[in-house]
Amino acid sequence: KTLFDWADPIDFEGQLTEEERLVRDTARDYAQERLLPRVTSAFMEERFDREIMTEMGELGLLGPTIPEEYGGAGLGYVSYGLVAREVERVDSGYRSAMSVQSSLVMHPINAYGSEAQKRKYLPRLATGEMVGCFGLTEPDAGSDPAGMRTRAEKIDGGYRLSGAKMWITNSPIADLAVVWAKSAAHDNEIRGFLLERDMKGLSTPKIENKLSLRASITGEIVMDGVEVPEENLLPDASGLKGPFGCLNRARFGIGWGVMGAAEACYASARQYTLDRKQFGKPLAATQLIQKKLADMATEITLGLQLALRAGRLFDEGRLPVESISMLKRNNCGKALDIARHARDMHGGNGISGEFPVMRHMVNLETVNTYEGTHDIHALILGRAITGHQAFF
Ligand code: TGC
Ligand code: FAD
Repeated sequence: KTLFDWADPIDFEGQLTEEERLVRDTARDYAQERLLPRVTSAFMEERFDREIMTEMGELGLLGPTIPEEYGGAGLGYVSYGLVAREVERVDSGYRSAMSVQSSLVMHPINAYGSEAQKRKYLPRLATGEMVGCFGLTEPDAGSDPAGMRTRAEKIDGGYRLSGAKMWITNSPIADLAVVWAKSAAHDNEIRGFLLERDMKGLSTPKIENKLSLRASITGEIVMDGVEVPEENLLPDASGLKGPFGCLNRARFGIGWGVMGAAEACYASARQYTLDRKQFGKPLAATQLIQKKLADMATEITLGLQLALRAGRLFDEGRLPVESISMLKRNNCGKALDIARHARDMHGGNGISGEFPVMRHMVNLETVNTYEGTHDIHALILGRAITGHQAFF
């Protein structure tokens, strides 16, 4: 009889290549040895340690899919997903910092940038010497980014940007911001601009007192007539498909990452209920607890399998963007549900920082919202299924 592995019931592991396992092990060792020991205090103190970016850069975890000639690791999307899963097994905030740098900053420069932009920024972003952020959302334009107010007007030798971006991961510590704005010189099309920290009129105030993703730093990008030279316009992106091309990659990584958070909650709930005795026996020996563990194991197994299949199709260039919505939506919703159950199964101890479950639970509230909310992804899928858009 083949033995059942509670942590891998269908031999997920056996589907990975040797290279993918090596990448995964590097990320796992780093996350468990270097990130896990700092996460509780970072979360409690609402602190992001800047050196994490340099550490990740040294290991090749930033921009893993970017070609080697620009400082990336030239890996496939399954490897990228495996890294996200290991980092988010520790904390969604750390995965957030990493996925913004990789998918939302390095990807647009690589995909839409000039040769000079690629050579100037990508190697320094890959090592973590530079930190980047991505400004799409505004105070009055979240799910509907087409409603953005940020404007670029043409001036001699470049553009002048005015407006404000809200809820921007990494912005207070970023050296570089990829900002999306409506450009008067391009028929009011949305265009991407590369803003550097020292540009006049640019500020990035921190958003304080978050109750979720506290180990990640979030802020605004305020542009008070920031003058951006012509060479900092991304030449090859026009319209919303520019930022959406980046979101596809970040959403894909989130679909993997949240399974890491869910696995951490499942493992913690299993161990806790094996150890904890009530009514004279382990909690794990009761039917209700076993049903919850069985549901968790099943959803994680299905979610990882969806992620892996999506990754293989992505690498082959055959993954529909709507299928990325299915992956992001399903896996975030299921991970949040698993975290809530795991928190409950820890009883009173579940609210303590000594266990990871409540931290994962509150983090996943954000992850279920950013990069397109759970319901927005239902509408994206609904449009693809029926041919009717129901956004407005
Ligand atoms: P729609 O008419 O659907 O599309 C406009 C143009 O874009 C193209 N397009 C895509 N291209 C590539 N990939 C995709 N996924 C695409 N989706 C659409 C489309 O073909 C069209 O092109 P063209 O040539 O015809 O102009 O646009 P819409 O305004 O109706 O969009 C509606 C909706 C709801 C789908 C969209 O706006 C949406 O996805 N909203 C959610 C916004 C969102 O996800 N924001 C994320 C902000 S960044 C973030 O949260 C980072 S968190 C990072 C972290 O810390 O990890
Ligand atoms: P809203 O769009 O106002 O939505 C509110 C509610 O209404 C949601 O439940 C939504 O599903 C629902 N809703 C909206 N439209 C419809 C509709 N047509 N039909 C039915 N229901 C609808 N953005 C960036 O650009 N860069 C970042 O780095 C970034 N990082 C973030 C980090 C954090 C910690 C957080 C919290 C957010 C971040 N975001 C970032 C912003 C994030 O992408 C937005 O919060 C998200 O897209 C939702 O937008 P909103 O908050 O304006 O909500």
